[in-house]
Amino acid sequence: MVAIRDWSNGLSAIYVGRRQRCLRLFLLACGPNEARIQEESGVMTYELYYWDGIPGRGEFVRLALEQAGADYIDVARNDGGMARMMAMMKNKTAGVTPLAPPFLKDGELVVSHAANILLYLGNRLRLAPEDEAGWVTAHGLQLSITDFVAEIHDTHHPIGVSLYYEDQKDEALRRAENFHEERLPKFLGYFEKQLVKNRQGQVHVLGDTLTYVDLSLFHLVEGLRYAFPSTMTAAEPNYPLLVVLNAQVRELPRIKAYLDSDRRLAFNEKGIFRYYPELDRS
Ligand SMILES: N[C@@H](CCC(=O)N[C@@H](CS)C(=O)NCC(=O)O)C(=O)O
Repeated sequence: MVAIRDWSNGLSAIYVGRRQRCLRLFLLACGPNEARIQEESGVMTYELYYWDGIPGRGEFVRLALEQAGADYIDVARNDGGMARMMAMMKNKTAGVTPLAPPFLKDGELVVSHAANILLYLGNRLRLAPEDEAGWVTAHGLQLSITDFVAEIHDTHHPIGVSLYYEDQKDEALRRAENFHEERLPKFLGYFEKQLVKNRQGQVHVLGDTLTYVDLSLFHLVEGLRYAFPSTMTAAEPNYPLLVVLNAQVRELPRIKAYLDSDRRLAFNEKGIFRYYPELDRS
């Protein structure tokens, strides 16, 4: 299949299909009728760098790549991949290195932070609104997801990332209580409100088509259901559109295939969304 995408800066790409060589055309905008065409051929493979064994923050990026049918490799899950990932972060040569995964390598460019990666990929994967106002709004929503994810993580690690959960269990219990009481309703209520305001037939948070933010909201609900099943069973009736969106995304053919594949990693007690029964509401 051939898909053509134009951006306002004049950059276009022709994708010749999943996991195939592609031809990139760069239309350098010199004026309305003066587009200069430069050809470049190469393998269009995104490299995603994220810890093996957990869906984690990498999953927000993975879902977008999967939904777009993009050609990518999950580097750390391949032989020698962990060493490559660590080397990227420790690189002492000139240039900025990422502080932590996830990061994405596209050619020479390395993009860090899940929300920033999605901002970068959004247009390229046709999973973002069309205009600048839309990109920025999508990015704002994604940053709110980033904030929420950090708070979800802090329910089991409220004192220190490098400490064991067992060494901060008392604080975790207090933190989780406050999370259930205030923070989860605040964030889920916020996202639900955005879905209500944007209701145009199918459920999407922005406009009338799927964006990477919808995919991330799907993952958020999945993770919360895993980590806090009792809380979510009680809370979900308050967020009917988030529930519908989750079900809608799950049925997208590419997402469905991905969820059934071995590329999808199961939630577990090493990631962000962890199930500790004592931190769930009884
Ligand atoms: N703001 C970053 C956070 C990245 C992050 O915290 N990555 C975790 C894994 S999910 C990590 O490896 N952290 C190492 C550390 O903080 O020392 C994002 O949203 O991508």
